[in-house]
Amino acid sequence: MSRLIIVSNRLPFSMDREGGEAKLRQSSGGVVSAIKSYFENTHSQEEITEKLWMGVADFPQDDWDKVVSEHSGIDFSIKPLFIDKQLYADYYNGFSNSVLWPLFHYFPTLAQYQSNYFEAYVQVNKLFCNELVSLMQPGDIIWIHDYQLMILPQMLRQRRIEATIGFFMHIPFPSYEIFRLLPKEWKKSLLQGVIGADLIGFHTHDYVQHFIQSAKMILGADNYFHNLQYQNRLVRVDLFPIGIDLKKLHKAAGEPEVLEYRNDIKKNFEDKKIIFSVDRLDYTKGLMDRLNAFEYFLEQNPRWKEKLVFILNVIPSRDEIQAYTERKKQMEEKISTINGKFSSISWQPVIYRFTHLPFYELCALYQSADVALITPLRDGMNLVAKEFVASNAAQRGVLILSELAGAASELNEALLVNPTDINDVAANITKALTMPLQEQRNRMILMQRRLEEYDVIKWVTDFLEQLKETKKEQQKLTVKVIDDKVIRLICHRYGEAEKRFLLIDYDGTLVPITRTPAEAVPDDNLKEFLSSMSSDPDNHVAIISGRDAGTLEKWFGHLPLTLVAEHGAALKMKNKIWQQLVTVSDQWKDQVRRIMQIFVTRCVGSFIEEKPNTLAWHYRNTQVDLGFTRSRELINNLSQLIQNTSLQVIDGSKVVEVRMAGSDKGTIALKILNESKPDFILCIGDDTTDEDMFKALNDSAFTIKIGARATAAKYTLLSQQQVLPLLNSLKACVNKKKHVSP
Ligand code: GDG
Repeated sequence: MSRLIIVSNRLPFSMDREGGEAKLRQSSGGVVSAIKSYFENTHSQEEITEKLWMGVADFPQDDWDKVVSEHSGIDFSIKPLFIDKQLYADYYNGFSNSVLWPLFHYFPTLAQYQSNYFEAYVQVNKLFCNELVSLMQPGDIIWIHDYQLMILPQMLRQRRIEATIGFFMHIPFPSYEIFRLLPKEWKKSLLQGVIGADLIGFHTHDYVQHFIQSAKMILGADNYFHNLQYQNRLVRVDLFPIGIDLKKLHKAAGEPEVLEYRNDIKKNFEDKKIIFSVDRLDYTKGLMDRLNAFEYFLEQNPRWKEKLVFILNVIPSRDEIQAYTERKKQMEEKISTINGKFSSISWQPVIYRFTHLPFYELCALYQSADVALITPLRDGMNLVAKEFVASNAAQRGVLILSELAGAASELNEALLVNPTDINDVAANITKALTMPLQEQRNRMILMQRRLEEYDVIKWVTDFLEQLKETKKEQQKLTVKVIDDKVIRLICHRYGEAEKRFLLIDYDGTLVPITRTPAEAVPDDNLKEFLSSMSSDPDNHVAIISGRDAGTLEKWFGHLPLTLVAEHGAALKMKNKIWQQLVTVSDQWKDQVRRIMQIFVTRCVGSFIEEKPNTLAWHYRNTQVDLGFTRSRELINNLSQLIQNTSLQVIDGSKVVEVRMAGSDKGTIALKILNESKPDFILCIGDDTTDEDMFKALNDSAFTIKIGARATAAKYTLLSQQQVLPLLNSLKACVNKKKHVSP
């Protein structure tokens, strides 16, 4: 049983003044309509006992106090935030819509990197945070929406460490090359901010990948499929393509107002085809390109004159921002040009309206249109495209959709176009206008089926379900620092066991990380320990390392140990000889070495280590920031280079390695265990590569990770210095047992 708190910049209501009296009016927009639909359709949801919506009020507090009783009929509460006008302008028109919006929609030249904008953005996110903290209760689910509130999840996390926080981004997340244009501190704050959430949702796979890539390059976060690990936390990043409210659209189809308006449209244009589009006035919507393409189409196809109309509905938006007002003028000039050029006394090609349509008109237009022409230059999703498809109960009509809208990844049966290519758009207008009815039907049916499978209710429930799952997953992976009780348990089980197996990593585990790998030589103390541990006939000790076989042989060849070199490429079982497990081929090394060499030159202090099956670029001796930044770039370059090969890139601890795939510490650990049947297994390591062992062995072993990071291991030791004392304490348990036994 929990409360669901929706947090978005905009509240689902704004205030209208009618004859001096304040009245609530539902505000429009994709986010609001999606969540409202969910709220209205899930009265019987058992787990969510109460719903609350927090957002900025676009009305004065006095008006709110007067009408507050009015929304008592609604089954969710509203928490309006009242924010100083100037501060809000800098946060909303400034940072949100003059920095993030243009940049994330690939209009970098329109971004205005003003520091007062960013300061206001941080401040408003903080105001949200303070309000939330004051009303949060244990068990609440907080769902934060969109680019205006990217820093909020982290702010909240700092104050309520256990909170359940979801974040959904409704606009595209751009590629790393675009995101990195932001000033250094801003991009770090934004990423860290979002990563404060437990689950981060995007509309498409591309946006997920872009986000993960930026988190890796800029913050050094690790990822494992859709899991991001950053500073001791595990966060899930996934795609949840927003759906539409099918019920509402289907219901509207039969409403008398809709039917009447639809009949009027039919009567007006009975002998004409209707091309329709509806967008907010926004440079991302591609209105100018669309008009250019339509003009070109008319030039190329004079036979369509008087036989069609283009109903272009534009909704006023963000008119305080110059980039918007300028475009309105240009667009209206273009419409005049087209109408002036092609109209006859009884016909004009573009019917333009600059207004917000009542819902029934919008539905009637969706149903009447022969072609929906939706060609944004970028769009997170685009619900209009989906609504047009879903509204066509008769399964006729053709959708022409920009391939740069998120919706294109689901609506493949639309005619997908490049919105800047007027030839392409014009050719597809012709194709749409002449498409046989059966083909229209076939395409519509497939798209409608997909929309039915994942409507807005499914979208919300899926996100909330995944959020719950992520919390469970985090609990499993929560760092468990070893305490005395666990040590006693391990000792006890070790002491009782008859056949023990110890799998131990070398660098960072048995010895500290040193300036160069060559310095990490085992000292007498370690050698003596390994000698005595491995000479116990009940013990099988394996050192599983990334080191090459030659070095391991030189240091430990004389001891009865199992040795694994280069993460599993070569193996020497106890008292046997070395065997090569990965087919050795050196052909790839020249190309990889060449790239690594460039990074050695660009990053003073870094160096390449060459092993028979591995090339490693070490950056432990470089200036910290620079080494880290270069390592992200190197991983990026190498990952592209090795695509479609059997190589893999490993992001280790201050080292980037390339090696043949097919060998990892998990696989090799299982292989060597398979040949023995131990009743006690201890596995200990510090590196990313050791995670493979932990995952492979977890059920049957005591797995221990060195360092306080999220891990698949059962336990954590905070420092490498604690490793030998722990292992030595095991020896003592055996001695005790043997001593006590008769
Ligand atoms: C973001 C992302 C993403 C539009 N005009 C009228 C009207 N609408 C309704 C539509 C639709 C919604 O508003 C607009 O949907 P969009 O998809 O364009 O969404 P945005 O609000 O711009 O914003 C976008 C979306 O979030 C959801 O995640 O798809 O990419 O930018 O529902 O029907 N409704 C009425 N009259 C209109 O004139 N009544």
